[in-house]
Amino acid sequence: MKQDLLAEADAAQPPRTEQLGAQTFVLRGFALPQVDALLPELRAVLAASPFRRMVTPGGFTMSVALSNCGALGWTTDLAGYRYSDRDPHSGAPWPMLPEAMRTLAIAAAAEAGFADFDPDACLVNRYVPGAKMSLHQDRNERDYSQPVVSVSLGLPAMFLWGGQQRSDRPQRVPLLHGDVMVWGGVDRLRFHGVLALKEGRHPVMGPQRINFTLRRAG
Ligand code: MD3
Ligand code: FE
Repeated sequence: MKQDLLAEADAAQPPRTEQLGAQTFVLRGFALPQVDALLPELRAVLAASPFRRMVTPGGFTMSVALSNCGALGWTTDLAGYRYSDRDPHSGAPWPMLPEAMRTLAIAAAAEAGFADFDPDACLVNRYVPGAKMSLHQDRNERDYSQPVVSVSLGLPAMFLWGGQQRSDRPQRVPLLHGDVMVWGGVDRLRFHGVLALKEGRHPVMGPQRINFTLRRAG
């Protein structure tokens, strides 16, 4: 009887780990047990370095608002994309990378086969309905041998997982509250993006999606 119930519970769950590419994994719900620890950490980071919309080198204001924590933070302005050890808004160092965020990312990287992940940067993105991220590559980090780990919270988003060329037709991958993506190695420089967020209200996060991405930048 117990075995039957377990088998039923297993059958009701979709596969926990989806492998998109040779070195790209979606760990479904991997962050869910940690959400209660992550939210106060995020709140503290955002109190020190609030979300702000930045300008691209091309002169466009991003629809996604961002902040950072850790030794290095990703920024953009008319002069270009770069990592900086200061919040350009305050001139102060970015808030420290909190413990639960760091531990979760290291555990997810290990789960996906990347031992010894040592992140020094965490970019926090906020999407409200209509916000999107156009197809791009992440290439401002120094060491492409370290993986990148991203955690999705709040409203669902449609992630675009592209190829090595901008012209490669991307695969659509839904990302839900608690999902964690890990990628690196041969998939490190793939083009990727996020379709415009749909209207909605998430029971825990409200009318937004927050994605934070941990990297080794320096
Ligand atoms: C790269 N963020 O901040 S998660 C970014 O949801 C960014 O906010 C998106 O792209 C977001 O630079 C996507 C990051 C992600 C996920 C899977 C990838 C980047 C990836 C797979 C291959 C290459
Ligand atoms: Fe990216």
